[in-house]
Parts: sequence; C-alpha cells; structure tokens
Amino acid sequence: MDPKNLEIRVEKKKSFNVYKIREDFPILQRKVWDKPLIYFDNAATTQKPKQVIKTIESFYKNLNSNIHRGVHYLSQASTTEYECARKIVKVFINAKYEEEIIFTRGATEAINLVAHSYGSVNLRPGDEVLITFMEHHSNIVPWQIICERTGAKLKVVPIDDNGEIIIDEFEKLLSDRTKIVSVVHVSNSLGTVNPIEYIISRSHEVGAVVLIDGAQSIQHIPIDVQKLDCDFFAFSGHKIYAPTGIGVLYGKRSLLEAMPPYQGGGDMILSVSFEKTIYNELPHKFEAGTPNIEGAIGLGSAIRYVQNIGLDVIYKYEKQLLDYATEQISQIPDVEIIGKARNKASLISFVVNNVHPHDIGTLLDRDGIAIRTGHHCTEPVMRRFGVPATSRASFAFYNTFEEIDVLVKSLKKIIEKFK
Ligand code: C6P
Repeated sequence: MDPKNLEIRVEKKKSFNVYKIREDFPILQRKVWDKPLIYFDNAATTQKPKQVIKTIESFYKNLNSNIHRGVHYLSQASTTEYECARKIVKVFINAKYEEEIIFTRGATEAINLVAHSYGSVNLRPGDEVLITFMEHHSNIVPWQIICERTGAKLKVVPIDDNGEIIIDEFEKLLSDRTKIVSVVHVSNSLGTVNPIEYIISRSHEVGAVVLIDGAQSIQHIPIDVQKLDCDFFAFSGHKIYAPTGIGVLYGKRSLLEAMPPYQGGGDMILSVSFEKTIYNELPHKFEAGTPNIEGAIGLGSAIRYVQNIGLDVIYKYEKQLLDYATEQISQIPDVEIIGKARNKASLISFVVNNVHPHDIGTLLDRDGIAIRTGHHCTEPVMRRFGVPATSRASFAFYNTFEEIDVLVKSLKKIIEKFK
C-alpha cells in the first residue's frame, strides 16, 4: 500500500493523518515479542489516547472525592465534572434530556437494567421478546432470565448465509404479542450493520419498545437517538477509547420515569424510612451507590477526543481499512470470511482450513499482532455457521493499511507452515 494514500482528505475541511493520531496512543509505541505492536482487537476493547489517560490522572491528582454528597469544594467540583460528562454523552448521541443518560458499568449492565426493570413490570405470560440470531450473549441471557420469571417467550429472528437478518422472518415473528425488540446495531462476530431504522419503525407499529445494543456501533457510526427513535440504546465506554467499567443506557424519559429501580442503595433515594422509601429522580434513580466517577469523566474526555476528529471522518477511514483488509484476506487460499453482509463495519471474522483459530491467534501474536479468537460471546452465531470459533481482526482509526499488509503476510506464513 502506498503510504501517500494514508493521508486521506475525507472532507473539505478536515484532514486525517493516521500517523499523527497514533502519537496520541502511548501503547501503540510499544513492542510485543520484540515486534511493533499491531492491535487488531479493537472490538474487545480499544486503546486509550493520552488525553483520556491525562484526564483520569488529573482527576485523582486534583479532584478525587465522592459526588452528590459533599458540600466541600472537591465534592462539588467532581460532581460538576461527572454531570458534565453526562451532558457530553447527551449531545454526542443527541438525546433530548440529560436525565435520559444513565451511567452503568457497561453495555451488559445497561441491557440487564432494561430487562429486569422494564421487563419485570411489562412482560406477562404469552408476551414475546424478539431478538436475533446474531446477538451477543449480553443481549440473550438477560432476556432468557426475565422471560423465565415472567412467563414471556423469547423469539429469535434467523440470519442468512451472509450474516444478515432475514427481514421476511422478522416480519413473520413480529406481532401484537411482541412487547420488546432487542437488536444489536453492529454484530461483534460478523460485522453486520443491521437496518435498525426499519426494525425500530416496524416494531413501533405493533406497539413494541426497542432496545439497540450499540456496543459495536458507538465508536464507528454517528448515533442520533432522536432520529432513530429507539426507546433504549446501550453502549460501553471502553469500546470508544474510554476506561473499562463505565457505560451508558439511554432511555426515553417517559419510559425511564415509569420503570422501577434496578438496584437499591445510596444516591437513588430521596428519603428512606422503614415504612416507606421515596426514590430519587432520573437519572439518579438508576445509579445506586458510588458510581465509577473517573470512568464517567474519562468517557466524557474520550467522546471529546472522538468529536475533535469527527465520527464521520473516522467512519470513512475505517471503511477504507475494512474494504482493503477484506480484499486482501479474501485472496488468501484456504481462508473463508464468515460474515459477508452488504453493510459491514470495521471487523473481519475468518476461518482457515485445517488450522484452529487459537493456533492462528497464538502465531499471529508472535509477530506482534493481537487479534481475538473464539466464539466472541456469540455461540449461536458459531453454530449457525457450523464453526467452533473464528479469528477476528477488528479495526480502529489508529490502524494503518501497512499493518493490514503485515497481518496478511503473517497469515500466509502460518498457513504455509500448517500445510
Ligand atoms: N463484546 C467482544 O470482544 P461489555 O462487556 O458490557 O462491555 O459489552 C458487552 C457486549 C454487548 N454487545 C456486543 C455487540 C458486544 O460486542 C459486547 C462486547 C466484546 O466482542 C467482548 S465479549
């Protein structure tokens, strides 16, 4: 790949230089097994820019204090920063109200919150919850648990050989019994970008509420929850260059207001007596206990970082990376790409004839290349494609075309070795 092509001009005003970007990520400067690190495990978690690392360091050096509790300077200042992070998230996903942004531990907790709180009061025997075959376990198991408790039924929309939802089957399964539709935006094991606008509007026609699992889309695709009109949107901070242990549940205010608390504890109450407890207002009603304060502030910093580059710019660059990697990897004999949807984002899952994915992962690692191998917490997807596991290379905007060339070279070497 000609390095000249790397400085792409994606928009008239914004130019994007991947080498400048890489300077922001200290970990990308390190070596692994004496080789330059090539980090292609971004769907598992992303690396953190120095701006985010600095924000967290500065929090502990200058502000550390509990929030919403103290009259003293530090508590007031850290509360302001925490609530400022909520404002940043609100603007980033274009929520209507700040109180629609609930901080959670991650996408998993956000989905569990909706399943247990909304599900426990809105599901009855005979009702149905609709998910798809390509869901992460985090968007399967919470629904299984709540369906078992309430007597509701879990229905699953099948996917085709390309890894796309079969829309005709979705239509057949959708009915006035459907109370909740919970769908992944971008599949973490196939890369499929689902037509969520259509799914949301069709689900609303039958009166169902819709949760979008945005764990793999928030870092790649601009999100506008008002335009999408989704009822809930869940994501994890660590997939968008923020620390682990922080995530977001967006929910429409009217729905969140009517929902019972998910957990009880400090900060989620207005008053407590043994006779009666009055719950706090949104968003605090759903944020029991001391939250991940530095995580939320770090998330705010990460979103600012992404906004400075522009998600539209990121999306275009990553699309070029994905197209290039797809073209290169699909030319390697004995390699089969799993997931060939027409609309994909930023990752490639593949299997190699007669070589187990774990061997591929281990040997690539020796060349400094980090990918993920396994079922990616999507066992039903693996079963659907008749494979026990895949190798997955997932990209971020700090990856380069040259790194893809190294991956392809190393893969060819490994395949040759196993012949
Ligand atoms: N997928 C992957 O390597 P948490 O663990 O709560 O941050 O995110 C859960 C989750 C939910 N939905 C989707 C689509 C996801 O991809 C993930 C996390 C990681 O693919 C870890 S298994």
